[in-house]
Amino acid sequence: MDLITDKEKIIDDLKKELERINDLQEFQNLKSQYLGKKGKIKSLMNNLKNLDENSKKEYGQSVNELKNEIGIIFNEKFTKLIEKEREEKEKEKWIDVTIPGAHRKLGKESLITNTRKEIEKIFLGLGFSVAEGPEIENSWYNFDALNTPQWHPAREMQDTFYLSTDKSKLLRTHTSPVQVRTMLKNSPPLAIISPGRVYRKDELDATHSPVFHQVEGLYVDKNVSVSHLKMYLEVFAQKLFGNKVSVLLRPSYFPFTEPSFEVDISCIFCGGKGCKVCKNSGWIEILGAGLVHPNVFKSVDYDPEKWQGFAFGMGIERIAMLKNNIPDIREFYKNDISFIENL
Ligand code: FA5
Repeated sequence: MDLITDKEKIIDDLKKELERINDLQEFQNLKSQYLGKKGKIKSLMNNLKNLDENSKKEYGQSVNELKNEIGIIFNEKFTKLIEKEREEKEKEKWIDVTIPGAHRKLGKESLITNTRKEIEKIFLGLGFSVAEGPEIENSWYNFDALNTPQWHPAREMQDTFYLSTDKSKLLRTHTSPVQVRTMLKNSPPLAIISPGRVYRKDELDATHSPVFHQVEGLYVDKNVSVSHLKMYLEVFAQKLFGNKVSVLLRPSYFPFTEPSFEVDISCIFCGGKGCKVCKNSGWIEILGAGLVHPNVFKSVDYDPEKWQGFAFGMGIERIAMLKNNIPDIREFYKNDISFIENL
C-alpha cells in the first residue's frame, strides 16, 4: 500500500468535503468519519497488524502524521464555523441606528385648559391670584351665602344636581362659592380668580353642556365702583380678543350682585357692524358680573359700609368657542381626533 499517495488523496477529499459544510452538526459527522472509532484513520491503523515489523514503525508514524494534519484541518474549519455562527448572531442583534425613529404622536393640551391658562395669565398680570374650591359643594356656599336662601326664586335660575335628599349637598352650579370660601379665609382687600368645573341640569345643545367650566373673579377693596369693574373687564377683553374690542354692560339680575350686568364685547367677527354670529346686534355676550351684594359681605363678616367689590363669572367653553370660531360646544366632548389636531 502506498500511504503517501493515499495521504494526499485523503487530505484532498477532506478539504473538498469541508468546503461544502456550513454548520456544526455536519462538521461533527464528517469529523467522526475521519477521526472517530470507526473512522478512516482508525481503519488505516488497523492495517498495522498485516505489516511486517520493519514497515510497522514507518507506517504507524505516517498515519499519525496524517491524523495530526487532519486534526489541524478540522480545527481550522471549526474556528471558521464558530466565527460564522457568531457573525450571524451579531447580525440578528444588529440595530441600524441611522434608521429614522417611529413617529410618536404627542398629545396636546385641551383647548379648554389652554383657554383657562390664557385667562389666568391675563388676570395674574393684573394682580389677581388663583383660588380653588370643591366641586361637591355645600348648598350654603353655593346659594345661601350668595344671598340665595332656599325660598329664593333665584335658586331656580340654575337647575341643580343635588347629592342628598335634604338638598344640603350638591354639585356646584357655578364657581361663585369660591368667592365665599376665599372671603371667609382672608381679610380684605383681595383680588382672586377661580377657575373650575361646574354642573347644571341643562340639556346638551350647541351652546349648553351639563358639565362645563367657569372662571370666577372677585375684587374687594375700599371705594370700588362699576367703573373699576368696567375698566378691568375692558383690559381683559382687549388682551384676550384684541385692542379694538369694546365692552358693554347691560343691566341684568344675579342675587349676589347689585347692580348686576350681562357683559358683552363688540362682535369680533364683524367689528360691531352686525353679522350672523352677533345676530346683527354688533355685540356678543361673554359673562355675568356686578358689584358684590351687601348681604354676601354680611355672610362672610365683611363690613359692607367699609368694603365694596365687584365679581364676574364667565364660561370657558363659550370664550374658547368665540376665540377659535367653534360653532358647537359638543365638539369639546366628542374626542374627534381631527378636531383636536386642527386646533
Ligand atoms: C353665573 O353662573 C354667575 N355665577 C356669574 C356671575 C359671577 C355673575 C359673579 C355675577 C358675579 P350664568 O349662569 O350666566 O352666571 O353663567 C355664567 C356663564 O357660564 C355664562 O355666561 C355662559 O358663558 C356659561 N354657561 C352657563 N350655562 C352654561 C352651560 N350649560 N354650558 C356652557 N356654558 C354655560
